[in-house]
Amino acid sequence: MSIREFPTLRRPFPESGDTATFGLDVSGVRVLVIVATYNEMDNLPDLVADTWAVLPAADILVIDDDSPDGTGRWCDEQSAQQPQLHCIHRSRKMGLGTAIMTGLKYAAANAYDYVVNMDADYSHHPGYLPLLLVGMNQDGQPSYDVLIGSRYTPGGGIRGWPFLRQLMSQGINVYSRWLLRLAPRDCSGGFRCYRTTALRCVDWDAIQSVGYAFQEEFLWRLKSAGARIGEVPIVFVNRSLGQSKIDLHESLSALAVIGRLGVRTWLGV
Ligand SMILES: Nc1nc2c(ncn2[C@@H]2O[C@H](COP(=O)(O)OP(=O)(O)OP(=O)(O)O)[C@@H](O)[C@H]2O)c(=O)[nH]1
Ligand SMILES: [Mg+2]
Repeated sequence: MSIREFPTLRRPFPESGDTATFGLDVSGVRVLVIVATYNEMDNLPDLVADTWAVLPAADILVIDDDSPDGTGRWCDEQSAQQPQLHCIHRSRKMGLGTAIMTGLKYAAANAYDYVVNMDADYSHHPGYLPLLLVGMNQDGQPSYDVLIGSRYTPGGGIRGWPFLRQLMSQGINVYSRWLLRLAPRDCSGGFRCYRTTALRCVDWDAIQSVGYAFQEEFLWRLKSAGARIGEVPIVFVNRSLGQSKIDLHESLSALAVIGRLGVRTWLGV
């Protein structure tokens, strides 16, 4: 993988400085970017364009849950002309966790080398994709099996979230790091690069999280399987278009799943 000039993006990269000038040629490496969507028509066309602007050779898989705003239809129209775009349609809103799992399984089944998961709402800017991919190896040797684009490591951050939302996010990270004995500072973030060979050891049927707790649970399962987990700082920007899908019910069920797994961790069962 080599570094090349950073291209023009449709939406501004949150950081200026060195990282903004990096692009990456991934020829010879099979990369799949997976994006779960529910009503993301305001964001997805730009996101797809910016992803290919920084990683022209990457494939993109959208997992859409029959979005009423036509996100899935747009994907079908585009993928008919663009073989690097794939779309999996599910018949109704079935949860972020199962959508991501569908994408990860697809990557493993189709022999991609790396799979990157990101949100569609530009909280995870595609400009960070090269950083995540470069960070997976050091001196030509694999360094991580999972690399998290982290809001909570030095250099990372959050822009545009109200104080209460930040507190909730930090609270869930303290809760899950302690309960699940996880080392990363950002266990709830969904901007991650996985080495697909590391996904082979996952017992998919054992996964309990349908929704947002998937991020913590998956880290916990990968850690138990001996995966090397790292973090690279990113600046997360609150969505400016479209609506958030996280609600009280999602938040409470995430707390419950992490609580159950935490009990197992502490009892050693
Ligand atoms: N396929 C699918 N995608 C989902 C589902 N729920 C959320 N998403 C997508 O998952 C990503 C994250 O959802 P958001 O609503 O942005 O939630 P969030 O980023 O945790 O919270 P905010 O800070 O409020 O944006 C977005 O790309 C959503 O469209 C779901 O049930 N199915
Ligand atoms: Mg979001």
